[in-house]
Amino acid sequence: MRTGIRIASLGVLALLIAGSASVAMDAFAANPKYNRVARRGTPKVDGALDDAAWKGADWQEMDVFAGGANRPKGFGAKSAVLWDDNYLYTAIEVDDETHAVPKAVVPDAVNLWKGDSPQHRMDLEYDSFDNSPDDVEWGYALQDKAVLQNAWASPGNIEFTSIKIVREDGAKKTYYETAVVITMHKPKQKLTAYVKENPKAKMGYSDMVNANDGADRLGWVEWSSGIGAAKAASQFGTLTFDSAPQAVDPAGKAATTWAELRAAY
Ligand SMILES: [Ca+2]
Ligand SMILES: [Ca+2]
Repeated sequence: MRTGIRIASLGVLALLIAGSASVAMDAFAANPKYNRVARRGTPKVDGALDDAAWKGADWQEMDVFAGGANRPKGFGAKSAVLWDDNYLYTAIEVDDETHAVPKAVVPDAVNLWKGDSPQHRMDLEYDSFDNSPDDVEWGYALQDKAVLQNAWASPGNIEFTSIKIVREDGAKKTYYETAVVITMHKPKQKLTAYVKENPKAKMGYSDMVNANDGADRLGWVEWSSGIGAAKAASQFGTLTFDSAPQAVDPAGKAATTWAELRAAY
């Protein structure tokens, strides 16, 4: 089945080689149900997600859970992406009763995905090829008071400029805020510069948050899919970029806070 789809896709590409690039890109669209916008804005990367830029961001729930009956009570997450001339910013707000990145299963940063932790993966070329080493995959975790970070794919294409994580046990929430520099494979330029030159750029994207309550990983929540179960860019959603700063009032958005988002469902 998958082989058939790939062959069909390549056939479409062959037909479109003489056509416009944008049409060819649409032909390779990832999961059409998941689309999000990285709006332009510059948050203060401090672990507090109360920046005006985040309030006007395109927040989306990670609504795909893997782990079956192991889902911890109340566990869920939502995320948003921003960009400016220098950085790609990510924010994730997690509802989690117990924060755990136990050293028994997370002895080092490479294994951080086994603890409470976010992961992101991007298909910069928007080719939707599964298992592509050109995808960039990264993640981070708060273990005691130390921030662990790792890039599992295309590590040379990402710089971790700043990662701030705030855990509030009383509120049962974890806040992740980051600034990263991502470099395109081709042309070899920063993603932010590429997007300025190509304002209609589309990229494949997914993010997820792993769940751990003190022992082994219990599962994860994911926006679209393509990271947790398999490295499958064909399951990613699509990330586009707004070039104008957004008003704080998020017109047209159903909810601005996690509580409101939850209430809306
Ligand atoms: Ca902030
Ligand atoms: Ca947890």
